[in-house]
Amino acid sequence: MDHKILSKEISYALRHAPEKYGLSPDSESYVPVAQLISAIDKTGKYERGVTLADLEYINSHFDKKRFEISDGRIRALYGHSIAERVEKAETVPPDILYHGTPRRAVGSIMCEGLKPMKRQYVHLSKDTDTAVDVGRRRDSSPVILRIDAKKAHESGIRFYEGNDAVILCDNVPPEFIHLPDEK
Ligand code: HQG
Repeated sequence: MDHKILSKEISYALRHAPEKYGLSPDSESYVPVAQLISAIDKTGKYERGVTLADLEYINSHFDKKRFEISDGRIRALYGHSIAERVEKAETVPPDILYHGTPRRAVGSIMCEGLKPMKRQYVHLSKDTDTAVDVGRRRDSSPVILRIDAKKAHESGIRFYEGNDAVILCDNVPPEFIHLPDEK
């Protein structure tokens, strides 16, 4: 069993294309674990059947906690692009958050702010190491933007729980975004 491939496929199914797997997320964006397992097994890609233990393994042994498994249901913690808005619990953010992005996106971000783009929320990192990892997916030398989350929150912008390293947000206007060399 290649757990990395399985993790990517489950992320894809739960974040972006549940209907392709015959899944109908409930109002909290959970699907029954048994239904997910049966849908994944039907792809025929995993020689032995997928088990709950495989799902728990991906969630506890990989770089990040991507899913929430509770009472026989599973959902993605962040990253969704499905049309129906996934309601996340609001949170008070730490004073400063970070966002790692490719150099080519910085001009546009400093003009129009951070936007969710194809996802439902903007993804912010709680520490710079996480932001570097996120930015490196698209640029070997990403720019780590500093987000004045306290001021943004005080001005009425909402923040939501992601996982232990990620916080979600609606749009972040440029006034709360600082380049690494800015004071
Ligand atoms: C950029 C992964 C131009 C933004 C990661 C980013 C994360 C703008 C890209 C999670 C912009 C969107 C999410 C603007 C934002 N103009 N570019 N106004 N506003 N952008 O993938 O934050 O491994 O949707 O900077 O680790 O990169 O899959 O967001 O570069 O936690 O679990 O538009 O996905 O997690 O890209 O990554 P994404 P992200 P997993």
